[in-house]
Amino acid sequence: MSKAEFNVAVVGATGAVGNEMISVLEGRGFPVRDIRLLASKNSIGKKLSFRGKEVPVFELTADSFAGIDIALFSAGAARSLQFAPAAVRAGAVVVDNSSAFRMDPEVPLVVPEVNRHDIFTHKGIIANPNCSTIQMVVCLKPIHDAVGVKRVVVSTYQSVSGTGKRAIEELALQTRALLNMQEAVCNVYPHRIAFNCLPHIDSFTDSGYTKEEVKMMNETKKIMGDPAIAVTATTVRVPVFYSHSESVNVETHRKLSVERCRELLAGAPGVIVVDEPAKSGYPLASVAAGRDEVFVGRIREDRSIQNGLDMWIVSDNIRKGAALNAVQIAEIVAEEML
Ligand code: L14
Repeated sequence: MSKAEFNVAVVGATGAVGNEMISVLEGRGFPVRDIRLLASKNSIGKKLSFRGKEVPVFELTADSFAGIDIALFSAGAARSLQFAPAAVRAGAVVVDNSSAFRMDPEVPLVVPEVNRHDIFTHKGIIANPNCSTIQMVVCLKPIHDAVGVKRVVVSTYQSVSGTGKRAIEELALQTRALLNMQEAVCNVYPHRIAFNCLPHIDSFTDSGYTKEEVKMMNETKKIMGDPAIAVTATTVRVPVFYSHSESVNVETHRKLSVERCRELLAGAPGVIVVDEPAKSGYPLASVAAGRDEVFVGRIREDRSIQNGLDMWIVSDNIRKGAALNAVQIAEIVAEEML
């Protein structure tokens, strides 16, 4: 039977990414027949709006997926591990935004602009990469195709929205408290995030890297399909609400001029080059917030090595870094189902 419309479940519908998934589905005109909004017990009774209608939120259980064609998960790795298999058993294709399955060799890890075709190897689950990885590989891909990427050194400046709604509130409350000569209360992060930078995202591993850093290092190789690319990362939380910024140093196998690099990136899907330093033109978190594209600028030659470039990459972590990328994958899955 060919279907023109799909029953879509959003798992973690009340979260920052879940909310955005609903609005991206609506905004892009995804062919939704019915939308099923799922979340934890605490959210039962809430209603969220989709195409101008109020839709109730139901409790996520193993029985939530009867009749669902596509399930978008963004409720954390534990929920994905527990419930994604049930969704697959019920016949749904899962697009999972958590870290649960990303490095599973059976599960494709996809950024459509980079490795769209990996989607078609799925066995029910497709993983959505980490937000910081997504925006970086969208820019690395055209460079890799042209001259081969040998090594990447990245430092991130990540917004609090990646952690979720409680972290957004924490930055706002701490900022207000401090400006009113009151004490900042820390619940979400181990230290004050207002007027501060924390070199700590996700938990620490024995290697000294954080899990967020390890994700960037491993996921980049998998998405680019090249385990030989060397990557080292330092991931830092900064007091910004939306959009991650990244300083990215790229060493290439063959020489790539700054001019040619700009051309390649300007022609890359989903990328906007903003690189007019004389006019103070460079990518900004404040401009990228709410946008779909990945912004890149400050493109310059790394004078410390033979073949190296430095650049500054910014994108909305909740959109391209999460909800939009997941819906783009769902669009390709839906086309395949027709
Ligand atoms: O998707 O910003 O693996 O705290 C987990 C940590 C997303 C960002 C993931 C954060 C990340 C999140």
